Amino acid sequence: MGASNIAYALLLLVLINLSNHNIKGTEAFHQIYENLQSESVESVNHLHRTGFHFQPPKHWINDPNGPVYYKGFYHLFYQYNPKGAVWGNIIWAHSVSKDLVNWEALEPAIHPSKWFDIGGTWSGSITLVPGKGPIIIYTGVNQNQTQIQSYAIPQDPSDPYLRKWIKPDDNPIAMPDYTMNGSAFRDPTTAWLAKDGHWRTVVGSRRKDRGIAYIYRSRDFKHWVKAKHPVHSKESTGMWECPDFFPVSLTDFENGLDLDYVGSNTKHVLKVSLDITRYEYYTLGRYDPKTDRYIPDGDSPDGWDGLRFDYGNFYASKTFFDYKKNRRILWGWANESDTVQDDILKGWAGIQVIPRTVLLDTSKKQLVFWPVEEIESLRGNYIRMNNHEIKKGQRLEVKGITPAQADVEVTFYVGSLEKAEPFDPSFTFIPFDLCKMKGSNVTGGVGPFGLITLATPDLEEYTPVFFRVFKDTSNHNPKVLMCSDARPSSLKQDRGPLPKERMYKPSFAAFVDTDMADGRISLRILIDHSVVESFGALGKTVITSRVYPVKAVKENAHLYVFNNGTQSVTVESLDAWNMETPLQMNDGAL
Ligand code: DQQ
Repeated sequence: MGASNIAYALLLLVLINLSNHNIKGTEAFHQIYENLQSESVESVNHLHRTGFHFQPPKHWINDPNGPVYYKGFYHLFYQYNPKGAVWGNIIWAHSVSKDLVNWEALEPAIHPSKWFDIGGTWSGSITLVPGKGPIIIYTGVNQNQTQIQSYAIPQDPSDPYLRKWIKPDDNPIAMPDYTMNGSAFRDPTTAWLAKDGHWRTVVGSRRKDRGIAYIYRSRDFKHWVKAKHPVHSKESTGMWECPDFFPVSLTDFENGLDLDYVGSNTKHVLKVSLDITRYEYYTLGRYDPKTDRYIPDGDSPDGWDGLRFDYGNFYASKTFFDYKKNRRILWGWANESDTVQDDILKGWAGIQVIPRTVLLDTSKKQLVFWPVEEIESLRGNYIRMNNHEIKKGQRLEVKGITPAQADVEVTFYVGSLEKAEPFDPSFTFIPFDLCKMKGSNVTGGVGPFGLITLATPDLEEYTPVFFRVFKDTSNHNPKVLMCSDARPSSLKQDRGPLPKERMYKPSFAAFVDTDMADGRISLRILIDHSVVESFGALGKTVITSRVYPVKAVKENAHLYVFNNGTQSVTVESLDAWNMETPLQMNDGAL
């Protein structure tokens, strides 16, 4: 037995032992493996590390925190374990970038040090306060596990890097009162200044199984008072982590809005991250600044069936307003889908998705998302395919780029939807199951067609991303299902040594709100070794999958266009690029 086998056997023993005794429940926001939190990382396995996604050189990361554009730099803070590859010992790590592509790591911004955060420095945000500069508000955990909101200020606001942060002694700014659940009170949003001269921030919470977003007000950014009523709440949704609350324009579909924008021509978006399932949902609605109440629109489902920023592996997301380019940008955490012992062996876990612009769709019923334009600066070798008919059962290889690290944009022309399968109304709320039932190999009428990513030529391993068009029997409107199916993605052993733990290979799916009136639908995919980010119909439906092929890796990964529908499909245009690896000057600081 070699040294690494012995180490692995020991690890198995530790894990099995843990599974019998020590693991805390999932209600506690992250799986907690106390004995592994400070297990030092011996070496980093690079096989599934990403090339152009944000990730530190090693260890665990989760939520993006405090994104902001300040004095020429984009700042990204994030939840980070400096001691290991599982959740724990959480601090705010800090990186800066001039272009959202090349990043430089700085020293961590905040870490547990005071009575009000000694048990953890959890998620929060940054607000640019006129006359004061950037201010962090974040959740600290005290030694009794009570969650408390505090603030931190830069030592030198004139430093564009914002290198050093101070937690003033008049902290904290908000403690849970007797009506509240002190172990469910966290993740304050970026604050905004209302016309009445009071700042507002929203904090996530829960009472029994009701998800709650409290609103706090302050005149001076120091003394905060909870408003009488939550800005919104919803029964049976559990803890609302990482709320995000922002306006979108009803008339300008090209620019984002800052939080304090007031006007009748806006709607508000409230996004919450559901601790129970680790999915998020958002509603569109009306915010009344006088009563501080938010009411979702009647046609914006408020609950488990709600709309999502991303229907895949995506959580704890946060937007910020980039005043340099007048856009709202979304960051989100894509956790690993492999097992905890995989994470320990590879020495790292968690990535941030490519930042995305957020706009209201012209239908005004949902948002649309698109990778920030800066990412296109990484596009290298390029190939194009035009007007290529793909008949039923055909699979066509896309050659001439590096399929394991690529950006692919394709427009399919389907033409008539005559052959689309009838849509059974009972399918409506279970796209995930529908994708599982009607996978990429199940012949349909119109579709399944799409791209096969990270594939071996014999399809021993592959991650297909595809559409399948149904026809509503009552009104003949198309219902377009989009799937990113990780089930065939890896030959790797599914099971970890923990009884319930296994690699997660979901058939993520969602409907795309399009009538395909012109017979077309587009798909863009960012492929990066262990992440596949897919944007259907110009960002109406987005799905991120994490996958771990063992054969379809690096230069052995292939990319195909395919069609398994009886109706032929034309690849009207396909543009694909190699993606270069940006500079990530991350070593050293962490
Ligand atoms: N992660 C943080 C919490 C937040 C959760 C702790 C969401 O503040 O609620 O690392 O992933």
